[in-house]
Amino acid sequence: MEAAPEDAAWPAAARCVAHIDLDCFYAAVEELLDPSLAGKPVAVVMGLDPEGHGAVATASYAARAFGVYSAMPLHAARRLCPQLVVLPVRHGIYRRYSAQVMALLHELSPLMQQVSIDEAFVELTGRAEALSLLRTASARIGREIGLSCSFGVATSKLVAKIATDQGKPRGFVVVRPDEEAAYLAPLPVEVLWGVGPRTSARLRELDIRTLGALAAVDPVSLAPVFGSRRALELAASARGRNGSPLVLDRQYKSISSEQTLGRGGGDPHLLWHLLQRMAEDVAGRLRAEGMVARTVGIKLRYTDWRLVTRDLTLPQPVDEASRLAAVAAELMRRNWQRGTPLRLLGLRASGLAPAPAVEQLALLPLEA
Ligand code: TTP
Ligand code: CA
Repeated sequence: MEAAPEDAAWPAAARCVAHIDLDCFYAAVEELLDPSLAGKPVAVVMGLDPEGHGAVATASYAARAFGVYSAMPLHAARRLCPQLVVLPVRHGIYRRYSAQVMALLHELSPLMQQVSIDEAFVELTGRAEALSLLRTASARIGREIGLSCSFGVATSKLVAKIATDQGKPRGFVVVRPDEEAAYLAPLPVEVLWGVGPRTSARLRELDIRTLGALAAVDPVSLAPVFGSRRALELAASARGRNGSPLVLDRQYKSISSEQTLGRGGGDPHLLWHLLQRMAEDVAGRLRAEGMVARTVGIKLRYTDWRLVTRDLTLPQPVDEASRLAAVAAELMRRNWQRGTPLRLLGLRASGLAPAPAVEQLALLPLEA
């Protein structure tokens, strides 16, 4: 794929968050499985019964052109579009396609948050080539899986998701650092998370309809209406400032290596040797994922099944085997009853974060 001009390097100092959402997901899968549906008005319907009752789960763009939308009762949808092709939902099939997309996104970064069956955030902070990686992922979702998707990229989850929605379908909308306020200014306040009908009605009473207008008011004047905390949050969000972190799936929160031990599980030389091997394994996987770890832990299971886990959080994150092994060895010295045989030894890196860009790493002191 050709590099677009907007694929310029993402600045190392700025956060980089991508949001991905599949277009017309259920209907798109049905079209993929039955190409004769392409271009026809299709509704995928929940709770479809023989009498034709049910509610629209999603509608293809051709059906949306008739005003058919999610959550609409089927009889209302048919009134708007008599030639509507109606299909029952097939969750198992959609889940399989969703899993393929999520696995492909997870290749970009283990810092991924799946939000729903067809929606995810990926954090690419510190990756200068983030935009070209994302463009390639978007092309692969089309080519290898057969689905169309929309991407939004920004310095926060909030703005990335808004960008995705603005670009639908097949969008790839990039809001560069420091452009958030200008990008958001013309948009209606309802695009913000948590601004539902009540908040938007109150804002309208204050003659605030756009994010530009919201950003322009002094949050102090909003405090009597919304409370000071919410007022500050609204004012910051209107400028695109939102620090919400990704909520990672449990499986991505740590990287560990374990070894069960036979005889010799009480030999300090053997255990030290194993810790080094496990540290190399964990360090290799951290680097492959482009991650550093803030916390290093050990897991000791004695032959009577007693379990001891201890960890240490470091002032500077690490990804080198020697540092991981040194911290694990120190934890062993403090917590292992020397000479007492172990059944299992484990080393775990957690508190994961994206590795800083190379220039930043060079500035870190060698000794933490
Ligand atoms: P959405 O992402 O909200 O919608 P969509 O993918 O169909 O369309 P868009 O291009 O606008 O993103 O929801 C994802 C899937 O979740 C959707 O295909 C069907 C299902 N769904 C329901 O079952 N019920 C609902 O009310 C909604 C909104 C979605
Ligand atoms: Ca979608």
